[in-house]
Amino acid sequence: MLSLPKNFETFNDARKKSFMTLYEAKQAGKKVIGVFCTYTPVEIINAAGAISVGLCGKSEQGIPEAEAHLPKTLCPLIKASYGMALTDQCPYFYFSDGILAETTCDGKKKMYELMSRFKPVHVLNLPQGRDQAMALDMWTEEVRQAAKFLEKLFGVEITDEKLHDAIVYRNKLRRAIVDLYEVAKLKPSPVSGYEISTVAESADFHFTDDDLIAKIEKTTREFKERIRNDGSNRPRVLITGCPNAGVRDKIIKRLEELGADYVCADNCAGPRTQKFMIDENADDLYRAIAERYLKINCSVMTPNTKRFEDIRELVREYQADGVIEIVLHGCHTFAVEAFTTMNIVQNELGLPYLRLDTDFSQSDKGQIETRLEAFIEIMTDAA
Ligand code: BJ8
Repeated sequence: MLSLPKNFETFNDARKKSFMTLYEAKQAGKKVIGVFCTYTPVEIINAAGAISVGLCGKSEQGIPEAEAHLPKTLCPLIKASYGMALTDQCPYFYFSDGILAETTCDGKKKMYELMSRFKPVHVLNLPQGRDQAMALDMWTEEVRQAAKFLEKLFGVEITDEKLHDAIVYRNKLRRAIVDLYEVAKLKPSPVSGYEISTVAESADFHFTDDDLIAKIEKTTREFKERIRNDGSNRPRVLITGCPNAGVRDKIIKRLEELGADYVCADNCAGPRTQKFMIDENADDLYRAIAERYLKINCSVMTPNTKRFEDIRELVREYQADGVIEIVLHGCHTFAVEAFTTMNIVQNELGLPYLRLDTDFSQSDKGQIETRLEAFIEIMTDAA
């Protein structure tokens, strides 16, 4: 029996509205699978007749409650994701029928063990050395097992035909998102990068039957038609490092308000990752899916040299004047890779580099603002 959470009346209007949208979608028979990572093969979720929804925590909410179960020193993204689930504040988690998760960083994979007390969680074992001989075979099998989990959960069969349709749809959606991101290649970019990423991220929360791809394509056309006549020569910034959704207002929005353009993100949701397509004509569709996802350049992989090739290319393609690296507290893998990023950006590309170690709190807002101002000045002087 579908019901709203007990604490529903304590939520603000926006949250109540999100809950009601999901509630109605579920009442209409939609099935929902929550995901936390870009490695999740969402095609199998769609082929099982379900919607995938991104569940990563993006604010401080839920963190105090999460810290009663998890170490305070853990990455804020993990704590926020768990806390929102624990306190029934996240409509997407609340209405998820199950979770597809992966063994990425240690904190996340151990958190999933606790999370499995509230929801059916299936964890895919992600090989972390993708160039190793058995990596693709193993990952293909993991994708197959995850599909079996969904078949059992929903009592459905994932046929090759359904899988093929899901692959075609997702490839098309990815192309639309890449085109959207590439608006910012124009110099000056006609649209704020903050605005572009807001539209791109909305694709993770699509529950209605209207045509999401057509909507994104329309927005891209509208963005391209905007003409920026302010004679702008604002410095252009590439953002790299940890997922930035939880610090977008504190860093990205503020960066743009202070006078720079955020033109591209080299992270797991950015244009470089979205460009990886799945071979729609492959004999073994599961293997084709596995191949695509194994290309993602996350710091949990070792070695992860392709990430640095991406940074070099994106800096050139988007004509970046500087690079900001976001490292969330407790994220060891990105923190270690930051040393290499800094060397490449400063010594090889000859560009200013700024590393911001932060979390989802507002306590370092003033300090970050001062550092952003100084960074913009450095980029402007170097131009
Ligand atoms: S593919 S970036 S979504 S794992 S949770 S690694 S910030 S300590 S999110 Fe990620 Fe998938 Fe990689 Fe992307 Fe660090 Fe925090 Fe771990 Fe994190």
